[in-house]
Amino acid sequence: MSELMKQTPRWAAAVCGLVAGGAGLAAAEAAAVPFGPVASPVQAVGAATIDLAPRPLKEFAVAAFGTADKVVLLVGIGVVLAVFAAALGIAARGRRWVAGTGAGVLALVGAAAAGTRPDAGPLDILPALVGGAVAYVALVLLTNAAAGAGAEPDSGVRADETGESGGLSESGGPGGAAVGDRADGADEAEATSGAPEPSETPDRQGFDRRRFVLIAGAAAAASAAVGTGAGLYSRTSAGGAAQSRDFALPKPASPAPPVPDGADLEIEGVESFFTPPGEFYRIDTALSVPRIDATSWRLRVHGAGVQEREYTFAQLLERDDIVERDVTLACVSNQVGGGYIGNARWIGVPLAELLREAGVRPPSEGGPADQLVSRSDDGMTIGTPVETVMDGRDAMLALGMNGRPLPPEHGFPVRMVVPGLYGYVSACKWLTEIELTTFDAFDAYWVPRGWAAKAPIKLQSRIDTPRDGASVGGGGAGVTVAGVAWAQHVGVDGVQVRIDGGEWRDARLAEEATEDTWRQWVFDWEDAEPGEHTVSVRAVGRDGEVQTADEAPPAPDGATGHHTITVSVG
Ligand SMILES: Nc1nc2c(c(=O)[nH]1)N[C@H]1C(S)=C(S)[C@@H](COP(=O)(O)O)O[C@H]1N2
Ligand SMILES: [Mo]
Repeated sequence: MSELMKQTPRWAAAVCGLVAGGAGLAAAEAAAVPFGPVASPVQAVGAATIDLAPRPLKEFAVAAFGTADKVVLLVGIGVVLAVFAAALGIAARGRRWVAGTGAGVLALVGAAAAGTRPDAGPLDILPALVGGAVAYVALVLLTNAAAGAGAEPDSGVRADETGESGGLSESGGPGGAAVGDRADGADEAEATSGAPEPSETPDRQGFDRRRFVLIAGAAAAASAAVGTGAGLYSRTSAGGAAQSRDFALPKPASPAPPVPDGADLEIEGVESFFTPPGEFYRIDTALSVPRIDATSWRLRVHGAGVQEREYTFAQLLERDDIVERDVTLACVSNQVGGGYIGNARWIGVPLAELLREAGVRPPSEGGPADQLVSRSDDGMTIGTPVETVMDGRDAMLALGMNGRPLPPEHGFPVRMVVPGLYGYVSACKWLTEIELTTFDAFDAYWVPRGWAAKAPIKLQSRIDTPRDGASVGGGGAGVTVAGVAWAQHVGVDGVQVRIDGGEWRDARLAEEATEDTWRQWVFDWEDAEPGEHTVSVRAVGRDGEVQTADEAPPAPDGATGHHTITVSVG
């Protein structure tokens, strides 16, 4: 029997492995549906990879792929899985224990990743185990089908396996569909195994190419259907959760100060003062956006010097101290000249007020905690200085963005916003917990990964137009150079432009909205001569700081240097 199965062509054995891997994956995804996205073994392995990846790799991924880094990661996992599955198919010809070991390894990797996610429950390992069992059964059946004849599987073992996975995924709702399809496959395989046994040239006669392609194709199609269905289902249904669209935002007791005319210069190519919804950068470690039911959401506030409290979403919405503010968020990973920055109108609960209610005092008033640790639904931890949060700036628990409840990808139902601090030390999305502690006692997520525990946003400026490398028509008409500059919670008092390393010349500043928002600027380069030129920009802060030319990478606490572009004037 083993001999016979080893005659299966390598390509067919590889296809067996691939299809079985796909079937296992589809079954796992289907079984994960009732447990939510964390339980999806692929998502979990991806998330674990993100957490375990060394900093340079992560930086490379963000730099090279930007916000597509997660897609690239998932594709990468898919490729690794496919190679493994194909190799397993070849190695498992006639050796059921190899199939079992290979599928077991995959199941264990998936289960380990899913079970160790910070937001994992004990049941979250089930989908990976279901997937492994289905992959094993599918591989054995397909290999038998490919071998054509005589490969009567040990029916006892197989019945057990099929029965077991059926039981598991029945409890997992739609997961049952995957097993049903696989059971059909079993029937077909058995029919195949009843075929007359070839004797002399088993690989020629024993391998019925057409039949194999049909069976494998049917199994692949069924897996694809189940997997896609499961993916779509878990993406579109939030399990009846109360979502963004179900809430009206409260009227702020303190509305945002009006944005002065002239804060937006409306120059073509310059990012608008308010970042258009949908264009706001998104940076987080969440492979799938947490879908939180706002009606069961709670915020727990506890720790050193706090009378422990819990808030519901409704309680936050009903407060009479709601504020509305324009704040420019920025990511520490932003390269000089990069786009990981955006400006929005936020509405929310003043964080300092809420903390005072719970008895919190900043260190300057003798409070025992100097670090506020915010935790998210997906296990992120972010550390913020208590002193900063309570120094009078508009730190808030944001409930809304640009006049609407927070979009899921920006933290629904509640996130933090603290003017002047990079996102990774302030802007916790999908917030569920606030703990008052010390910087000595706790390192937040990014700190052991090589990023600074404290990170105020650095003075920066960017040229939006012309684009680097652009050819601009001169013709004596001059060239408009324009962009944005920021120094959140300090304010921008000047922007200067330098051509070809010459003198710094003042740009014209747009009206300032607030010191917490970025500021546009424009420079009319009237004496632009034809030819290649470099154009640099620097900002001056209200505190007198002049933006440094020293070039520093984003890690550990934010990039510095002048944004410099090359243009060719025609
Ligand atoms: N839960 C959670 N919150 C998070 C993060 C994260 O990975 N998980 N990333 C932070 C970082 S690094 C930044 S820059 C901001 C980005 O917020 P945005 O995606 O809404 O632009 O969110 C912060 N909040
Ligand atoms: Mo960030």
